[in-house]
Amino acid sequence: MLVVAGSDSSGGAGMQADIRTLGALGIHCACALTAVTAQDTRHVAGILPVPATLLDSQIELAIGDFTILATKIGMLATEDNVIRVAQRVQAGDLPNVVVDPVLASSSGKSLIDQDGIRAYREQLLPAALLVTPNIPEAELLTGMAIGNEADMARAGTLLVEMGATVAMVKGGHVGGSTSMDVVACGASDDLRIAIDALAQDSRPAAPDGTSPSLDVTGQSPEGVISQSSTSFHITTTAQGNRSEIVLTAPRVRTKNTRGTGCTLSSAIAAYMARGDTVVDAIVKAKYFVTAAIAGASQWTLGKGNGPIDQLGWNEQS
Ligand code: PXL
Repeated sequence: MLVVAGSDSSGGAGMQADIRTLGALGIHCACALTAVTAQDTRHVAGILPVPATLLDSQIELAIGDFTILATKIGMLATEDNVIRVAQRVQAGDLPNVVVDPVLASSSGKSLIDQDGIRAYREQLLPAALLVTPNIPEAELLTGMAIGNEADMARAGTLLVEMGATVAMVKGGHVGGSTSMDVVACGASDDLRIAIDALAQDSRPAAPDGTSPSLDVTGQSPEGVISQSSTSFHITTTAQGNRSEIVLTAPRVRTKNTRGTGCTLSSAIAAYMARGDTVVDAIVKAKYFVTAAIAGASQWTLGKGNGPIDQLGWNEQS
């Protein structure tokens, strides 16, 4: 797999989290680095973007050498880098593209300039298979305020209208006892088939033509680190030419959440590299990241938001 992302010197987020995630899932990580950052678990002290020509050269060598099965795109740092990577995606050089639009650090510092956000909107999103913004990022990309689940679904639909095939709006920033994400999908037959399979939907369509919504309390999918105390709800709905999946997992009370978004998007791409559909990969990755957060919840690494446990160390100890 190819990961295009920035370095987090604290080791919790960015490329460092991506490499651990792919390692845990048995996938080799070719690394195209977009920026060197100086950070600890509380602050961003400095960012040195990699020039777009050197970034592109890393991508060129990776695709020339390996058979890339999926691509995760994280922090890009500059408008030039967004444009260069978008050109690679548009040219068909990068398969199964998951874009985690890293616009700000968890400490709130901007990780991209204003023109970079426009380039995401106009060039990168339309070429992405999946985009995975958190709520602040979805607000910046769509221009709408998001206050509840219906807004998350509306923002997801807008992102799909902007050209992403699938949009996952992550609700991790909303408080409450659960962590809820809304996945909006377009109308392609492949997606519809995958969603139907997910819901194991053998029930007849409702009289108004909509599919019945189904709550599935999840069993951990095979191959995923599992926590016996966690339970998941997956609700799928299909209406007209749009479908929606709502994923709900128990919220783990911990300040160790650094790299959660990086881990989720990498895990989704990794499951696709292993052959899953984007819909199945999203569900499995949600289990993976929830288990990684639970596994590190008692860790005391760093004075701020510490890393999560992509490697399942707690389970093995
Ligand atoms: O979590 C987003 C993120 C992505 N990439 C890098 C980061 C961060 C957050 O701090 O530092 C390099």
